[in-house]
Amino acid sequence: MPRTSTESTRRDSQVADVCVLGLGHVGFPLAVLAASTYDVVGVDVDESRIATIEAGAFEDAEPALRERFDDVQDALTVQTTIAPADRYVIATPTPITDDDTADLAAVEAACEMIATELTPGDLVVLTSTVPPGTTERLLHRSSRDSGVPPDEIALVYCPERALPTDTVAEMTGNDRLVGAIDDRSATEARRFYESFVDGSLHVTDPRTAEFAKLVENTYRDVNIALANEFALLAETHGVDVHEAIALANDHPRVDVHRPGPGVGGHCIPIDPWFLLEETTQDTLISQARARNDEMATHVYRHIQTALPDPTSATVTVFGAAYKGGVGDTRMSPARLVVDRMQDTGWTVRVHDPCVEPDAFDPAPVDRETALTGSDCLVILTDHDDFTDLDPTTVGDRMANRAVVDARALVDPAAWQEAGFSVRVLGDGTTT
Ligand code: SAJ
Repeated sequence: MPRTSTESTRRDSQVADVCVLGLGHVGFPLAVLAASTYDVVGVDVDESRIATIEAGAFEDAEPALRERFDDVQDALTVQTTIAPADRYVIATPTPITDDDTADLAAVEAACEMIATELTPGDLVVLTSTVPPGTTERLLHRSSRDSGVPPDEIALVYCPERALPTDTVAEMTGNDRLVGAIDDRSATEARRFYESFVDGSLHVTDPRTAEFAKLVENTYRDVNIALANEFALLAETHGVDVHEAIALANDHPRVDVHRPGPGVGGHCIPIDPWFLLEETTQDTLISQARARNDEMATHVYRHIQTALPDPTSATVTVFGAAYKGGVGDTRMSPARLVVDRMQDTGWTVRVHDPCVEPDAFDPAPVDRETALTGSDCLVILTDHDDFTDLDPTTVGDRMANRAVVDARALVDPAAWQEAGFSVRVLGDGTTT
C-alpha cells in the first residue's frame, strides 16, 4: 500500500523528487512509472480516488500497471494536497465546454497549487491536452502567482499518447513530444522521462507540441469519419465496406480506419475542437465531428427497420463502453443510441462485461437477463466477449430474432442460418 501523507517517512522539510497532480488514466500510471526512480507524491483532489489507490482497488489497472504499483510502494505517497517537489507534473483533465472550447479549470487549479510551492529551478511538466498557446500562458501565470522569475522556471509540454488498454507499454515505449520553453527545460525533461521511457524524445517549442498533439487525435477523428462515410456509401451501393476497406488497405500507402457507431472516449471527440477555437467557419474537421456523431442516428434507423413493431419494443444493447476492452463510458456512442431508443419509448436493456453497474443508465445486467424477451440485439462495442456469440443460444432467449451489428463482429450467414434478420453497419449486402 502506498504511503499516505500521514505515514510518509519524509520530514515536512524534505522535498519530493516528483509531484504528480491528477491521478486519472494518465497521471496515476505516470506517477507509478516515475516512482521506479524517484520519490513521488501523487495528488488528487478527489478523496475517493486517493482511497481507491491506497486500497489498491483501482479497477482499471492492467496487470503490468498493478505489478509496477506493487513494486513502488515505498516510493509513492498519495494525498489530496500539494507537496513541495523538484518536479511538478500536471495530468488533470481538459474536458470541453458547452460551446466547444477547452475547459482548463483543472489545469489552472493545479497551477495555483504548484505556485504555492514553486521555487527557482523547479521543472513543471504539462501533460494535459490543451489548445495551442496554453503552456506559454501557464508560464506567465506560474511566475506571477509564485514570484519566481519566468527564466528560473523549467517548463515543458509533454502530452501522453497511451492507448487506455495498454498504458504501461505505451507510456514507456512510445516516442514523446517535448515542447520546451528553453534548452534547460528540455534537458530537465529529458532527464526525467529517460528514467522510464525507452522511446525517443522529440524536442520542439511548446506551441508546436500542443498543435502536434491535436493533429494526432484530429487525424484519427477525421479518418474515422471518412471510414463512416464509406460505410454509408457502401450501404447505398450494396457493397460490404469492411471487405472493400480490407482490400483498399492492401495498398502500401492506404490506411482506412474502421466504421462504427460513433467516436467516444475522453480525447478523440474533444481534441479537434481545441484546434478550432480561433476559427468560425465550417471546416473539414467540424464536418467530420458531425459525421461521427450522426452515426448513432444511422444505427437507430437500422434498429427501427429491424423491429417487428417499432411502436412498442424491447431492445438489447451489447456494449456501453466507448470501445472494446475498456470499462470507460465517457462520450460513448452507446449513450446517443440508447437515448434515441428511450426517447422513442422502447424498453432498453444493456449488457457490458467491462462496465460497472453505476457507470451507465440503464445499469448493465447479465447477458441472459438483457436478452430475455428482446425484439432486437444491437452490438455497439467491440469487446472480445462479443466476437464469438452463438446465434442459436442468443436467439433462444429472444422474442424476435433480429440483430443490428455496428461493429461487424457477427457472421451474417451463420446468424441468418439461425433464423436472424441481420443488419451490419456498412455492409450493403445485409442492409
Ligand atoms: N474508433 C472507430 N474506428 C477506428 C478507431 C477507433 O470507430 O478505426 C472509435 C473507437 O471505438 C472509440 C473512439 O473511436 O469510440 C476512440 O478510440 P481510439 O482508440 O482512437 O481512442 P482513445 O481515446 O482510446 O486513444 C486515443 C489514441 N490516439 C490516437 O490513436 C491518435 C491514444 O494514442 C491517445 O493517447 C489518446 O487518444 C489520448 O489520450 O489522446
